[in-house]
Amino acid sequence: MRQVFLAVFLDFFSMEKNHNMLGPGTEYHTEYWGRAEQRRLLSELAPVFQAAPLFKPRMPRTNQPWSILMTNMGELGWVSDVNGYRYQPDHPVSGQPWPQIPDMLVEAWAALTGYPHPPQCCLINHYQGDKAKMGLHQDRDEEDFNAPVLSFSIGDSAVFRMGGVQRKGSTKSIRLHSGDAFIIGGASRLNFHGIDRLLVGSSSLLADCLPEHFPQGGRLNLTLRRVTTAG
Ligand code: MD6
Ligand code: FE
Repeated sequence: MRQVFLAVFLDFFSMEKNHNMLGPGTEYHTEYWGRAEQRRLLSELAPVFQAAPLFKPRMPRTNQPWSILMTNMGELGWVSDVNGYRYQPDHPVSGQPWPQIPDMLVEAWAALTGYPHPPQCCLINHYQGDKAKMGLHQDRDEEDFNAPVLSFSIGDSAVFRMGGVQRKGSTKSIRLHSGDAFIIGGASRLNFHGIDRLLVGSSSLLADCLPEHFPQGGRLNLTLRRVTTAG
């Protein structure tokens, strides 16, 4: 009986810290990066936005523009256009290779995931304004579903929604704030998830740190992935 109380207590406590609240295989780390580290990360991203400018992705088949902008770092970048979703080694507009993933992100991947191989892709999404969102989707363009996907949020807070492996079915939502880390792996690796909306103006970090790129602020989400089966 005592173990049951202890288990319930510990479970309650971990929910309080929001660690696992969206199910097994998900991990939520509130303010993994402190303010100073968020600023340092943005200073490392400034040259990335010069070398690999944000571009407007388009939907497969319909060619409809997304409501957000994207770019990538790493040996492979994720792109979406009329021909489909895929990973490719070069920027779709400039044809240049993607910039390297900064060490602080590669180190955070190792520390947070424990995965024995480094990330190959860091997708950067920029959301701005009350129309910016990302529909429910699965991250399934990778060969290696054993590796988790790790995301960091910087700037405005956002409403993140997550369901199960079927598109239909119940979902839960949480708010992702500046500095938060979120991991989808294990039993949740193929769960549907998306961003309903931003809490516009909840952070001035992007406008403060990178005014030339983000005069209106907004939110960056960085997702680190393995793409190929490790070897
Ligand atoms: C976002 N995130 O936070 C969208 N995918 O803007 C994702 O699509 C995502 O947060 C895989 C793993 C973690 C994520
Ligand atoms: Fe995703």
